[in-house]
Order: sequence, then structure tokens, then C-alpha cells
Amino acid sequence: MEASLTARDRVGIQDFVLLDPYTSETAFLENLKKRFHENLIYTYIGTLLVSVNPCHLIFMHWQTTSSAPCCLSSNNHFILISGESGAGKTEASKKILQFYAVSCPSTKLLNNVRDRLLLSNPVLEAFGNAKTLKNDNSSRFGKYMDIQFDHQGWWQSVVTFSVTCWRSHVLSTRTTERETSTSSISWWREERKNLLRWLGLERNCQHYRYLVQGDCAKVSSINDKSDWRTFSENDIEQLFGIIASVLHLGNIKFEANERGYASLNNNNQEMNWVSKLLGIPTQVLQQGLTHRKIEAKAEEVFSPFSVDHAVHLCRTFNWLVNKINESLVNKDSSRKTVIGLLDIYGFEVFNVNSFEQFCINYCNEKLQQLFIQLTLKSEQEEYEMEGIEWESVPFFNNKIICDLVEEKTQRHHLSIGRGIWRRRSLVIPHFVTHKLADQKTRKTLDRGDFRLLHYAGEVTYCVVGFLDKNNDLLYRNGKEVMRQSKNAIIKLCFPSTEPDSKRRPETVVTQFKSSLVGLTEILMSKEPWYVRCIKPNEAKQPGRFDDVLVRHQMKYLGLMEHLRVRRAGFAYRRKYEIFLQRYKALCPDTWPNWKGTAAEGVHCLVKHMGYTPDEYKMGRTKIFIRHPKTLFATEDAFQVCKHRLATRIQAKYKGY
Ligand code: AD9
Ligand code: MG
Repeated sequence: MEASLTARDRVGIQDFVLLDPYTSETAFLENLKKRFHENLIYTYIGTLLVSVNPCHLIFMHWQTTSSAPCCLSSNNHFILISGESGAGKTEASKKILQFYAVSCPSTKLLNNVRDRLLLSNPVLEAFGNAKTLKNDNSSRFGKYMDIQFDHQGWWQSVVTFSVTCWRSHVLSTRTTERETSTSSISWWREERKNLLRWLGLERNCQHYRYLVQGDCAKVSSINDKSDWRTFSENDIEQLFGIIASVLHLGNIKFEANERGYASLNNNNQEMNWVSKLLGIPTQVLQQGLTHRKIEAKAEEVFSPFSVDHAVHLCRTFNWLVNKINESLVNKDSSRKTVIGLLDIYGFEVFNVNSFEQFCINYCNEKLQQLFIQLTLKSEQEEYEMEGIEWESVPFFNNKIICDLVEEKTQRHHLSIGRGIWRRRSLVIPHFVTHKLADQKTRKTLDRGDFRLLHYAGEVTYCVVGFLDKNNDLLYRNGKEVMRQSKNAIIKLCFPSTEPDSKRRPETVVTQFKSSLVGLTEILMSKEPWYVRCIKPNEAKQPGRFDDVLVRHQMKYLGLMEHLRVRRAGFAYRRKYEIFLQRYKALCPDTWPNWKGTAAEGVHCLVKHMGYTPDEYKMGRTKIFIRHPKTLFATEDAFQVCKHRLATRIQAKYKGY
């Protein structure tokens, strides 16, 4: 008994539900810290898993036993991984995939699908991730996949693999972050010189504006050619052609013509390279890049770049996703258990926050709302189902911020009357929050700024370029240019048969909103599991645990509330069968075999253990225990009993 207490003191408690005193935020923080320093980065709150980024490689198995949904269950599940940028969501999602991959038996066919799925990650990351100040390998796309299991609970295939290619990877000349992937670049830096020559590229990546923006060009991530096994040589060649053209495009310098509009010289070397690599006539390209009237003042001159490049990247990325889908997705439509896995781009705040951050943060806001709804809902349902009285726990509900983005009227709460979007324009109140701004904060806002009080903190957005990006004005021009390309991938991405609607396309926010609504519907139909990721320090340093930073994340991730909900009344619950099986040795009437129902056995057992009526409740299928100390006492008694039994058995067999 003593030994187990000591271990508990040293490495902390593995499930916060059993932490005493549980209401203290400091106790919660200390437990996380203790475990972090022991390299125990995973801690539960019931079925929710809290994961703290170790910021270094640790050799351990993922402790998924009680936190991963069981593939034998007949229900469909989803795992929502959340946390801010750099907190470890993508790493956690990879570990979950690995966990399911290794926990299933090997057959050649299966291995093939699994291998391809695991391999698809680096390829997607090469195109969809970027180095930002928050994270060296920051996801700029959301990824949702359904993993299918057969009736025996073995991983069978991937049925849906959808990647929401989102404009958050629009290349922007205004951000301080370099938003194009360098992992693929580092791969081809290793390649033969003639490849570079063929692409018209310099060896030195500093030569390319997109690679030096944000002063974070170097990443040593993917260098392995085998990562690209899913693709043919020809595909790779065409893809590299696209990446190289994006880099060339990034280096094109516009000049202002006599009327103040952007213009390009016919002999522009970069443009010639793009024309050659994409197989688009120089004239068409030149017109496509400049025919929109752009004022030649300050950085606005560069705006056509960003949109055109985004068009390339976004469509190319879709092509990649489709290719990966083709190689992974099983056409067998018979109903089987599915586990959905969602890894999105995390909440982010930079010095200058633009439209991309607005979309990313809104997506996080929406998923936080889903978490709130589901946590409360499922807990409430469980109590109801089990016939146990429910006591509600107050939560900060972020619905108001989602409504604000979604144009829903919120007159009584807000300092403004409506949502921030009105038709296609942005209503820019100086301060948007669920409570009125204090005067001091209000003063720090510039004219073109607005501020949202997100669930994860305040973010000031700069509205420059917001409407253009939202209205996606250049997209159609770019499409026409791209259609003339001879590059096979670009051709597929921009088919000439695609209807070119004369109608104004939906705004980016509208499209984004509806894809999020679709995602929410998928998730709502499944049983939720959560992984909440925490970033221990801003410097990405191993062994450093910043109390203030972690406490802030604990708060906005709603961990304390979740814990309170889990323990509102009852800290611990177990199916009667499982509880009886574990502790039956503690009561002479239930040991070794109990003849009655499991519920009766548990009743007999707890009576024998001296539980007072106030300490527990008998639900329809489960026992609910109010305080952890009751369970600890039972568990400790069990350890003593086990030890005694083992000693007795040893004594009995001594001499044999
Ligand atoms: V973002 O929202 O996509 O910008 P993520 O996905 O939350 O972000 P990511 O998983 O990419 O963060 O983790 C950031 C870095 O932290 C990784 O590149 C690893 O270097 C490091 N990390 C995160 N989790 C682990 C882990 N479990 N073990 C070791 C980790 N290193
Ligand atoms: Mg990520």
C-alpha cells in the first residue's frame, strides 16, 4: 500500500478524476507538471485524454488502453484532437493511427493499406504544412478520416479520407510567416543537380522570397524518397514543376507602369520559367498576373501573387488528396464500425493576424462549441439513462462568438447589434466581445483593426485584404490561365469542362461555414472522444513547463469544467460486471464466484466494504462512486488482498 502511494506522489495521478482535492486548479497544474517531468505526457479526465507536448522524442507506448475508442464496439466514434498551434495535435493523430495499425493482425493486403496511409502523412505534410513562428511543422489544412473496422474489431480500411484544403495556406506577402512548405524543398535539395537545372532553380533556398519570409526557411524534416511511393515518377516530375513555378512566381517583381498599374516585362526570367514549367504561353500568363487593376503603392502591388499561388497550391493539394484517396479508400460499402479522426490547424495568434487566422480561429471556436455541447449533453444523458439525479455545472459558452461570425443577431449581449459580416462586407466594430471592452484595451486598437474575444484569448485582426480574400475575386482569372497549362496535374485540377458560373461565387467564409456545418453533422452522429493537447512552453524547449502558459490553456480548453462535470456528484463509474470482477475477492460472499446478477453482487460487495449510502449510487448498469477516496480505499484493500493471496500461493507451492 505504501509503495503505491509513493509512486502516486512521484509520478502524479493518471486520471484527474481521482485527484484530491479535485477543485484546485493548482493541484491540477502540479499533477500535469509532475507527470511531464517524468515524461508521462498523457493524463486522463475520464475518457478525455490530456496530452502535453514533450518537445522531444520519447520512447513510450501511447497509453491508449482506456482512452482510445474500442473498435469492437458497435457504435461509430470520432476522436477530436484540439489545442493551439504547436501543441501536438498532428503528432497525436499519427500516434493514434500507429496504435490502431499495430493493434491489428498483419496480413499482406492490410499492411499495404496501412503502410500507404501512414506514408501519406509526410506527403500531405510536404504540401499542406508550413513552418510558422509557432510550429516548425504547422498544419495549414484540416484532416478528417474515417477508419473502418470489421466485425472482429480489426482495422480493415479507410472509408473516408477527406482533407479540407483551406485557404489558410494562401501565400501572403503581409504575414511574417513563411507559408509554403519547405519540407518538400529540403527533399529536392538532395536531388541531383540536373533536376534543379531542369526546374530552373538555384541551390540556395535563400534565393526564393517565399522561403525566406518570416526568417524560418530551414527545416530538416522529410528527406526520404520512399515517402513518395504512392506516386509515379511522372507525377513527381509534374508536381515538382508546380512547386518550382510557385517559387519562381514568388520572385517575380512587378513594376508600376505610367498609369500606376502593375506590369511585367516580357523578358522576365522568372515568368519565362513558369511559362515553361506549366506549359502556359507567356502572354497568357502575363495577362493573367497583371490584368486586374492594382494600385502600385506599397505592398498592394503584390496582391495578385498571393491569390494565384493559392489557386495552384490549393488545387494541387486537392489532386494529391484524391490520389491518396484512390489508393486507400475501400469501395466496400457494407456497414462496419467506423472511427473518425480529426486533426485541424490549431488556434493561432501572431503580431499581425489576417483573414487566414480569422478562419483558423473560427474553426477552432466552432469545434470548441461542439465539445461544450457534447460534453454536457453526453454527461447529462448518462445520468438520465442510469436514473441518477443530475446537477449542472456552469460552462463558459462560446456560442456567442460563433454567432457573431455566422451573422446571427445578438443584440442583448454585444456592443454591436449584428454579426461582423453583412452581405459581402465586413462590419467593423472596434471591439467585439461578449462584454464591453474596458477603455484601456479599446484605445490600443488601430483604425483598421477589430478584436475578438475568442475562447482561447483575445485576437486583434487587421482588416487589410480581408474582403478581397473573402470574395476570392482573382480566383476566376487564375482559373482561366490555369486551364491553358500543359502540366498534366494542373490540367486535371482545372478541367475545361468545369462550369464557369456567371453567378458570383460564394464567399470564402460562406463556403467554410458550410463545410464546418457538414463536418459537425458527421461528428454529431458519432460517439465523441477527445484529445486535448497542451503546449508546455512557447520556445519549443524540452523539459520546460511554463505554469502561466499551461494554466491559460487548461482554462480555455475547459479542463477544469470537464473535470467538474465528470465529478458532479460522482467521480467514478464502472459497469457492474467490471467492478465485480475486479473487487470480488474483497468479500467472502462474492468470492470466488457470485451466482446472482452483477448488480446484486456489487451491492453485496460495497455493503461488506462499509460504503455509506451517501458514498455511492446504483445506476441501471453501473455503480457511481462519489469521492475518489472511497475508490482509493477499495483499490488499496484490493492490492493488500492480492499481495496476501500471492504470498499464500507462493507458500503453498514452496518446496515443489
Ligand atoms: V498546428 O496547429 O498544426 O500548427 P500541432 O499539430 O498541434 O500544431 P504538432 O503535432 O505539429 O503540433 O507538434 C509540433 C511539434 O512538437 C512536432 O513537430 C514535434 O517536434 C513536437 N511534438 C508534438 N507532440 C509530440 C510527441 N508526442 N512526441 C514528441 C512531439 N514530439
Ligand atoms: Mg498540426
